[in-house]
Amino acid sequence: MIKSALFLTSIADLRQIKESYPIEIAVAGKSNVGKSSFINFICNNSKLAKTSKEPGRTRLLNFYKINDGQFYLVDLPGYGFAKVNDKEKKRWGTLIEGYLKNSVGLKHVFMLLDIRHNPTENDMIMLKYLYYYNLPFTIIATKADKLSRSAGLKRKKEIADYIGVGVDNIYICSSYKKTGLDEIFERIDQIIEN
Ligand SMILES: Nc1nc2c(ncn2[C@@H]2O[C@H](COP(=O)(O)OP(=O)(O)OP(=O)(O)O)[C@@H](O)[C@H]2O)c(=O)[nH]1
Ligand SMILES: [Mg+2]
Repeated sequence: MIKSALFLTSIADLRQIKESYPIEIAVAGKSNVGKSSFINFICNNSKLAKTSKEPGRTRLLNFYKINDGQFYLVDLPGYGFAKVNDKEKKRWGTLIEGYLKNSVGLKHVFMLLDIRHNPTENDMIMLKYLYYYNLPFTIIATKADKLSRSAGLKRKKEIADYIGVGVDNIYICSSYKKTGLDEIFERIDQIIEN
């Protein structure tokens, strides 16, 4: 259960990270998949993280303090956004990978996928990082409101097979319709109790 959520800080460069929080859960995924909307949804605050129809809205690492420090959510910049130049892409890559590699407090990654689509090449690279750095992750198949319930369940199985994980590692939600929240809170409880 999330009772309080507070924006803490944004960072553009890993050297700005002065402390690591005891439990960080990062939200990763391609640009425009709905990471910031997901954070707003689970924190029940539509104004917490800036969302946008235009991909590439979140260009920094944004830290949120949850339940007075019970854990911290980290909104990562989206990857795979075509309209940025190579220098900027490189900066984002360094920022995301550097964070995944170095953050002492990072306990889990919520990897967001659009329920309608299989993981992109960049998603698969991200998953490789997660395995490489031994980071536990959960797949969140979002935008479930775009499909019927049965089509959504079918997609869940297909995504699980595509990635090679069990269906139990995939959670379905819609930040629009606000569905799937109980299961996500259960997952968060498991993560922070571990
Ligand atoms: N239908 C539907 N649209 C959603 C959902 N979640 C997010 N969106 C829409 O998807 C678009 C992108 O949402 P954001 O939350 O800004 O996406 P993001 O992943 O944070 O994007 P970047 O910061 O650019 O990486 C917006 O137009 C949202 O309104 C959802 O559950 N259902
Ligand atoms: Mg965002």
